[in-house]
Amino acid sequence: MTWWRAARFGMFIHWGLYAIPAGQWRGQSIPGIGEWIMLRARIPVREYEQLAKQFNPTRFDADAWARLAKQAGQKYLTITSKHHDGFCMFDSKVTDYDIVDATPFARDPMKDLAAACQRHGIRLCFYYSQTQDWHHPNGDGNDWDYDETRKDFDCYVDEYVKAQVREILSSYGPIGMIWFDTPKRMTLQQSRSLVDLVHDIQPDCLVNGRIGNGLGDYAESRDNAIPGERLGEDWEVPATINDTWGFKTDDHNWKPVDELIRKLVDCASKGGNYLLNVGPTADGVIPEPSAERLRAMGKWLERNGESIYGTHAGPVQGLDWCRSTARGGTIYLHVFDWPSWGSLEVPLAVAKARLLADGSELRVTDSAISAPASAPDPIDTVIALDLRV
Ligand code: H79
Repeated sequence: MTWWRAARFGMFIHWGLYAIPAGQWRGQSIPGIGEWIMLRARIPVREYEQLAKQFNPTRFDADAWARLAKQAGQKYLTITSKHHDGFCMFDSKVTDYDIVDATPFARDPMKDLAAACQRHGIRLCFYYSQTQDWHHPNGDGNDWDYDETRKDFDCYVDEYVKAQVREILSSYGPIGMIWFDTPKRMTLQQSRSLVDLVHDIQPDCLVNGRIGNGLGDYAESRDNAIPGERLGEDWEVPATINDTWGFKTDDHNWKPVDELIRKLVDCASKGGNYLLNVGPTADGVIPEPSAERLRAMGKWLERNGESIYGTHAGPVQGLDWCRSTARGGTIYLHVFDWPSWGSLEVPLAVAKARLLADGSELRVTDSAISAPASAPDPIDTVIALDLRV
């Protein structure tokens, strides 16, 4: 868990056939998250499959994606190898329903991504939907093509899921983590056997909490739900920049950069990781509104990364105007709301205070820190504190 705890910030990528309809089906806007379009519009398997013949992401550039993660200050990248729609974005030998066999692209983008991540020092991780599979006759969730009561789910897990988990762990070098989702009907025995399989093939590969039944190396929060307070365990929150995971043409509800930075800080202050999603288009491009926000987060992290990476939850908790993180003897106070009255009152025995961004010292009297009239950084001014011993 060492690298994962130090990382604090990762890139999530939802990319699949659903990027082609991008939220529109037969001239209608389908509400909800983009990658759920097959279920929301009850699209028959035989019809949805046809999308593969159009999937040709000629503008896909693995190096650009890994570079963007690097610029954003993200340390790992988790990409959908197979989402609930069942389409495999990697070259699978146990099905033809994959990007190499079923699309005009006919290449395995995960190979390029693995190489690009290696070059840029980003850990590659795979999302894999182990329960829901709306394409496989025995997978969970599709009741419009198949009779749910006649499915052999055990067989789907034993013969299909396990074979594919083996493939994604054997073909792309070291994998940081397998990100399972929506365990639903997984039994304890099934969750356990998948964890064991992952560790058999790559002992250092982590498994997230959504393997189900209380297993996994860390807890996964609900989608977009940052816990209200620090937790006594390792945790991560998967989060969107707009409202969808998979690309949708009509979702323009982009969160502002200051909100995204504060969410990252909020996570770090509670001892958790922020896994922030991008949904590339069907041509293979990360939408510019996402890219520009990520670059701005990276700029902030260039100045303030010391207060995020490798830190744990700080001692000041439960105040609205600030957050805190800590490493070694140093406390990092993250000031969201700057005081108009010239002093910051901190419930700590402060000996020394300096602005992290430029190193300048701030005067300290009786644990009150003299504050410049206006916030040096209106998003989050970080002050590094040494305590009296
Ligand atoms: O991969 C992303 C989501 O597709 C996946 N998790 C993140 C990381 C996810 N799977 N299930 N869910 C999220 C929760 C599903 C919520 C639902 Fe709905 C409410 C399914 C049906 C009603 C939202 C609204 C999705 C479709 C309509």
